[in-house]
Parts: sequence; C-alpha cells; structure tokens
Amino acid sequence: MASRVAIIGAGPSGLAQLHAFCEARKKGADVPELVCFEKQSDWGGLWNYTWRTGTDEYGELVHSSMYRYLWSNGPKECLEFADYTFEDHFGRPIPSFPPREALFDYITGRAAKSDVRRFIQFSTAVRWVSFEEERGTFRVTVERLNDRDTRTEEFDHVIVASGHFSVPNTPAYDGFRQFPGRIMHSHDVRDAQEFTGKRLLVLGSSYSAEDIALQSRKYGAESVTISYRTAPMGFEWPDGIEEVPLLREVDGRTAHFADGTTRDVDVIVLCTGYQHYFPYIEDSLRLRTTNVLYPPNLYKGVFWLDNPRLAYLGMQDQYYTFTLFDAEAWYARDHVLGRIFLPPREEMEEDIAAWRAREAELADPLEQIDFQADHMEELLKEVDYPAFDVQVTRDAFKAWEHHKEESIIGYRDRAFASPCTGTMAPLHHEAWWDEMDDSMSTFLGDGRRRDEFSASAAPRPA
Ligand code: FAD
Ligand code: NA7
Repeated sequence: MASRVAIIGAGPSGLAQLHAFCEARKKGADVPELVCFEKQSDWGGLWNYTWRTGTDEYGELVHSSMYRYLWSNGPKECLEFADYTFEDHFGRPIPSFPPREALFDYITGRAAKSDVRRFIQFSTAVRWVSFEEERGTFRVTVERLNDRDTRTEEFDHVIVASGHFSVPNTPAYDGFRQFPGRIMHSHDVRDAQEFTGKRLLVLGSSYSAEDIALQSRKYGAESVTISYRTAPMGFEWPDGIEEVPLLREVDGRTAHFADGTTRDVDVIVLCTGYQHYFPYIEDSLRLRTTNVLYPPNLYKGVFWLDNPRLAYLGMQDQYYTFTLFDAEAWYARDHVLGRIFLPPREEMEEDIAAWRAREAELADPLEQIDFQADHMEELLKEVDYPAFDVQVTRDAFKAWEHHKEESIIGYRDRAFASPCTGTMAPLHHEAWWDEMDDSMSTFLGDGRRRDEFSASAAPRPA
C-alpha cells in the first residue's frame, strides 16, 4: 500500500478526497499519510469568495471566479452528499437553490465534521510535479507563500484537484483595443451593481453568460445584449435582455454582429469559458483538454492513462458536481488503498475511447445528463459510498432543464425532493427575481430585508 499521497487543492474535490480517506479510516482501514496543498488561505475552492481580482496578496492568480448574488444554478438535491445531507447540516429542509454562502457553508461543514483541516497546508502553492522513473515516486515542489520557503517532497500517489474554472479563455475581437469602456472576463466580475445604468455586451452562450446577463439586469443594467458563437440559449429573456449572433468587430462603442445589426454598448463581459491550466505539472503527466464530459486520457474520468498513480478529480464539464466528485474521490481512494485494481493499459484505452465516442453522439442536454449520471453510477457501484437515489437526480436535472425553458427568471423558484431523505424542499420566501439579498442569514431567516441593502439597491428594471 502507498505510504504518502499528495492532494492538490482543497476545493470541493480535494475536500471530498480527504473526507473519503477519513471515512475509510473510521471503518478500520490503514490509510497512508495525506498531505493536501492549497494555495489559498482558506478552503472551499471557487466557493471561497474573494473581493480580489487579478493577483492575490502573494502575486498568485486569484482562483475564485464567483461573484456576489451567485445562487446555485442547479437544484441542490442533485449535488447532495449522501453521507451528509442538507438536513444534517442545516437542521431542517431548505429551498432547492441556495446562494453561494449557504453552499460554501454546506461543503465546508462536512469537511469540518470529519476534521480534514489538519491535513491541509494553506497558502502553499504547488510549483512542479514530476515522476522519477528510477524511484517510482512523484516529486512535488511546493512554495509556502508567506515566507517563500520552497521544498520538494516525495509521494507515491498524486491527486490533482485544482479545478478548471479559474483561468479565463479570453478571445479578442477587432476594435477591442480602441473600445472606450471596460472589457472584462466573467472570472473578474464581482458585483453586478457595477453595471447599473450601463449597456452590456455579454459574449458566450453558456452558464456564465446566462447568469451574468440575468443578474446584471436584475441589479439595474440598462440593457444586456448576449452574442452567441454557435447557438443562442433561446430562453424567453426578460425585458432588456436579447440574444444576437456572433460579434464581428467593435467600432468605438458600436458592436457589429454577424447578422449586420449593431448595438452601442458601455461594457463588454467575456463569458467565454475557462482553460484547463496546469502549469505545475510536467508535460508527460499534464491533462490537455477542453471543457467536455469525458476528457481524454483519463480512465474512469480519473486516472492518468500513462501513469494511473496520478489521478485527476472534477475535470469534467459539470452537470453533477459534489456527488460526482465524491464518486471519483471514493474510487481514487480505493485504488490507493489497493482495493480496486485497474486493467491493462489497452483495456483502459478502449474504455476511454468508448465513452468519448458516446459523448460525441449525445444529441441534447437530457442525453448529456444521463451520460454523466451513468459515468457517476459506474464509479459508485464499485465503492462503499452510501446509497442515494440517482434516478431522482436524473429526473430533477431533466425537470430543471424544462423549468429553464418555461421561465429563465423563475426556474430557481421550484422545489425538488432530496434523493437521500425523500424530503421535499420548501420554497424560498421571495421569488428569485425579486430577491436582492443573497446572504445566508436572509436565506435561512424570516425573510426580512436588510435595511442597508434596500437603501443601496439599484433602480429595478421594469
Ligand atoms: P475548485 O473549486 O476550483 O477548487 C480547486 C482548488 O485548488 C482551489 O482552492 C485552488 O486554490 C486550489 N489550487 C489551484 N491551483 C493550485 C496550486 N498550484 N497549488 C495549490 N492549490 C491550488 N457548481 C455547482 O454545483 N453549482 C453552482 O451553482 C456552480 N456555480 C458555479 C459558478 C461559477 C462562476 C463557476 C466558475 C463554477 C460553478 N460551479 C458550480 C462549478 C464548480 O466547478 C464546482 O462547484 C466546484 O467548485 C469544483 O470543485 P473543485 O474542487 O474541482 O475545483
Ligand atoms: P462554458 O460552459 O465552457 O461556456 C463557454 C462559452 O463561451 C460557450 O458558450 C462558448 O461558445 C463561448 N465561447 C468560447 N470562445 C468563444 C469565442 N471566441 N467567441 C465567442 N464565444 C466563445 O463556460 P461558462 O463560464 O459559461 O461556465 C463554466 C462554469 O461556470 C459552469 O460549470 C457553471 O456552473 C459556471 P460555443 O457554444 O462553444 O460556441
């Protein structure tokens, strides 16, 4: 059995990995030494909100891409930990679409309960990971940021859980250099009130474009034009939001689109996605992929084909999040513990190819949901993760897709049943479109508005 395991990142995936080992130890397993390196000063990954943009106090790239007023974009029932339900954490049922702070509290609540903090070295950035063929071990070089102490340690396994929604993909268009306003990526958005009274151009047609368009308008943007590259999202947008074809160029403040139309805009927000970026991993071990449901060279979506003692967690495009990370973490743990044996390389290669071929044929989001659920279930059936009703989550995701089509401002006002307890979620006391306060206290409280908030709230769109 391995004697030392490095885990890179203490976001939801890294925390799932540490928790999985703790659960095995509770049941009597002999668990190797665990060392988790986290470059931020706290845990929670993207959910650890920061006001900073660009670089942090140590000159590191700011990791979090989350912003104020971010509410869960899918039903919380689809990401519920089977061994730590929302009712376990909050002591009562809560609505299906919590704000960021409540989900941060939930993720870190389980981590605190299993006391995984003791394994984490905070403010410690991994600088290089390589494999020493002769010794058969990984060398991991880390830098402690507060005193710049750099050292290299040896590990038998490395588990990469450093996320992939942090380093922006930033395309350029003609006229950007001369544009007389702000051009920014969604990674750097912090507060939609910055856009109050402004005319926004949002590039992209996925989750970030949808959410930033909606909340900018909700907090008082004058208008939002969303420009798509491949296909429009096609929702029935509230007054003041519209979708147009791809941007061709910007001339002064005037944006020109592929259909020949123009709009004058004040701000451009690039909601153009992120890069899988692992500058700290040597070439032969580095995952190279776009944002897909089944990345290349990862057996079971986890193990690096050329060296399965290197595992990657959470590298998929994500419908499922926390439960998928748990499934991957339990599976990776059992490989480390010598409970799961991987087949010969050729078989692993064929298996990856079959999944990727299936992904290429998926016709729509409903098939994508089943694909990812199948992937997750394939892992779950081999491990001792507590049972939960995956079918309930498949159905919830599909209903959620329909709810979005029915009302893009109303889908968060729906309630779902827990796949773990069966309890139906209550409704939030305010419709999401009217709820300006995303604090956990108001979310869990009696619905009274915070006075200071209503005083500073922007004029509402019609
Ligand atoms: P991350 O959360 O990115 O955590 C990775 C950790 O690794 C970070 O703490 C980082 O500091 C650390 N790290 C990185 N590099 C290094 C290094 N070199 N050395 C040491 N540490 C390092 N999911 C949902 O379920 N619901 C939502 O509503 C939702 N909304 C989202 C909104 C936005 C804007 C974004 C960007 C994502 C959203 N997600 C949402 C998806 C999100 O990817 C997952 O919820 C989750 O945060 C992924 O967890 P992770 O641990 O894999 O990665
Ligand atoms: P996604 O889901 O990876 O989507 C990226 C979007 O950006 C997608 O619509 C792309 O269009 C678009 N894109 C990419 N490059 C360009 C260029 N050059 N021009 C125009 N449009 C472009 O990223 P998100 O940030 O929306 O979501 C990531 C996570 O954050 C997600 O898990 C959420 O939970 C929150 P395409 O369709 O490929 O033509």
